[in-house]
Amino acid sequence: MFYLYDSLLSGNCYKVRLLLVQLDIPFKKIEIDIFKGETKTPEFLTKNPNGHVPALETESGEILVESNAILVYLADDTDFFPQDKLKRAQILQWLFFEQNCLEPNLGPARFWNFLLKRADEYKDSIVQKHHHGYTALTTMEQHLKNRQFFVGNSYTIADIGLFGYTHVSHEGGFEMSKFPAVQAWLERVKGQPKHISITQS
Ligand SMILES: N[C@@H](CCC(=O)N[C@@H](CS)C(=O)NCC(=O)O)C(=O)O
Repeated sequence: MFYLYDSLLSGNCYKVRLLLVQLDIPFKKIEIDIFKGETKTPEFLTKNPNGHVPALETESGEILVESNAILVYLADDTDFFPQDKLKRAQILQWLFFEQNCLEPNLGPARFWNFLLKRADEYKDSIVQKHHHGYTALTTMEQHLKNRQFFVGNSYTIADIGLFGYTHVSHEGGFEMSKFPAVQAWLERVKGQPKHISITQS
């Protein structure tokens, strides 16, 4: 049995939950309250010394952290992470892009605006995050103009990784009507078998 140290509000945790469900892998959720500082308790820091969720405890008791590394681990030997060498590198390319260019902009904007409800206080930071976030979304829009999915025209963990924060971008105040190809892709991802929403566990 896998154990997932999880937070229902987190896009990074949601990516992992979504893949576990789509792969039919049984797991138990351990909800960690990030607002109560539960990622920083001595007990949790033995799981992830970096103090973040998600963390996945494997059947043999090993701990894996970093959402996209967990996606790669779980998806290996499945169609979500195909064997083809170039496709695997392209999937990793988009997962690195997600952590480097997308999540650091969409994530905090959503956190301040939607989760903390303190948009006024963080106004200047949100403007900056929007600027860089729109650049990332423009890159995705261009890529998706003549594609169904990010890599090889089939649904992979690249799509799951990018979906995590993009589908809740409006909660960070992003105006998505400028990105019709991204919006159409979001709907395709939502239409995949066994899709769950971020609020489902
Ligand atoms: N790069 C990490 C980011 C993890 C992360 O930032 N997790 C947030 C929730 S989305 C967290 O644990 N925040 C609570 C804290 O920093 O104490 C990943 O992809 O897993």
